Amino acid sequence: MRIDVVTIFPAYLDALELSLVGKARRDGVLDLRVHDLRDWAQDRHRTVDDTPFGGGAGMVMRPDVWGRALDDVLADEVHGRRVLLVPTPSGERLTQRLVEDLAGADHLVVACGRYEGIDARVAEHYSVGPSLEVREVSLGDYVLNGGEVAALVVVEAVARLLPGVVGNPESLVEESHATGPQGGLLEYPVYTKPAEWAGRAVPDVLLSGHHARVARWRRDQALERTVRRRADLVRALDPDGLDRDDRSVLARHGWFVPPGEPPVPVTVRAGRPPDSEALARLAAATFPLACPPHLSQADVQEFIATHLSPERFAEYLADPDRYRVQVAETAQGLVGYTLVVLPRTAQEAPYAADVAALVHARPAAELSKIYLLPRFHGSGVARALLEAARAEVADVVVDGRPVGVLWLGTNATNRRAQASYRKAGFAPVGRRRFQVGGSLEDDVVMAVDLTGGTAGHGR
Ligand code: 6GU
Repeated sequence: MRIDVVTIFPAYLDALELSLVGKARRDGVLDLRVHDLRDWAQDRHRTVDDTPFGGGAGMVMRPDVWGRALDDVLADEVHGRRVLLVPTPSGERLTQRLVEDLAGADHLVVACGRYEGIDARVAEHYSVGPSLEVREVSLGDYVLNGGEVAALVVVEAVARLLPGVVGNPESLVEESHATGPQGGLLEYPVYTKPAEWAGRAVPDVLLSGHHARVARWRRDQALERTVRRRADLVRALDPDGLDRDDRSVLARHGWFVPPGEPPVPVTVRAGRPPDSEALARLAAATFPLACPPHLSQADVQEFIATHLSPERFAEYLADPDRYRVQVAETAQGLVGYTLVVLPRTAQEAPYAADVAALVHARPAAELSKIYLLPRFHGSGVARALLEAARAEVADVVVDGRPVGVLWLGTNATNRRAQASYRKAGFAPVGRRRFQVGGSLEDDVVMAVDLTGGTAGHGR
């Protein structure tokens, strides 16, 4: 590959004689030439800039000087793809993807501006015609004094992708921003000897020799880092590249993956009185979806009007001794909620006799509602809501005894709901009749023991 850099500070690029880039040049993999722009100035002072038309602070680089320089550099016949790079803080972001693209070119010319930049006609002039691509690129959202640092960055980032420059091409695969298996994630932390330093031990798993566990740990770390440092990258993750464990790590950090969509941040928190309107709207949208098709619209609407009105939710939210509400919220609003009804006495009997047996006279709380917008079904939000609801009742004491059971009723025809409750540790324990408007429905009653034991639960 041929790279020409044009600058008023050629010495700035001396660093490119060092290390792997220097070796690539000596090996002939990279033909890098650095030019002094002032060689194309025409006055005694070798002037390259002038005052801006339209006024304003600073100086602008003259197009005629740049034109002569670039025409000369481009006059060398180089076959193949040629790209003129103009570093500027107002350019497109230089990303690993762009670097990979540039590494496929045959000739890069980097035009390093200084002062307030290069007369805009230069980029325009060289964009015309098929023989040269012009890319104005920025390193990031901060201001440098000129394009030289960007030229160093581009040359190093591109050169290390050229065949034979980096000794072990494997090391290109796992690093941050690669488009390989870790695609889109920051790199995991790395450790070497000594195994203990300054009182800090290397994580045990890395000394275990267990390859699968090491790989999983690294993946978890990469995900966690990315969540903490680069929400923008999390939002851009391809859901097809995320396995169950990835999703559970993301969920622990408040990111959920609706089927077919990239991760979305969802906050699970206690409901508050101002939520009552939004909860009623959410309930009205989700309750009908859990109803069997034989129920009439009128019965469903009657139930909603009676039990899921803003006024009812206001009552629930105002009475934490009796009701606990958890909500799942995105930037767009509420997407799910749970309502737990706490027992007034340890003896307060759930509907089914079988539940009473399970309860052994322990206080039992009812998970009266857990509803989620369909978009979030299968995203893990239901699980998070359920865990929040369980945590809510965990330290509730009734008649001097901790709540030991969480139970719920769900329509016998709603297999999807039963399957997901089962996954969350609930077991079917009986039946009940449940009134929806004028219709008496068959419900399956399911319960989970909160004192440990059977709750076959993920992490
Ligand atoms: Cl490419 N040039 C200058 N002058 N400042 C920058 C930059 C480039 N990228 C970020 N800041």
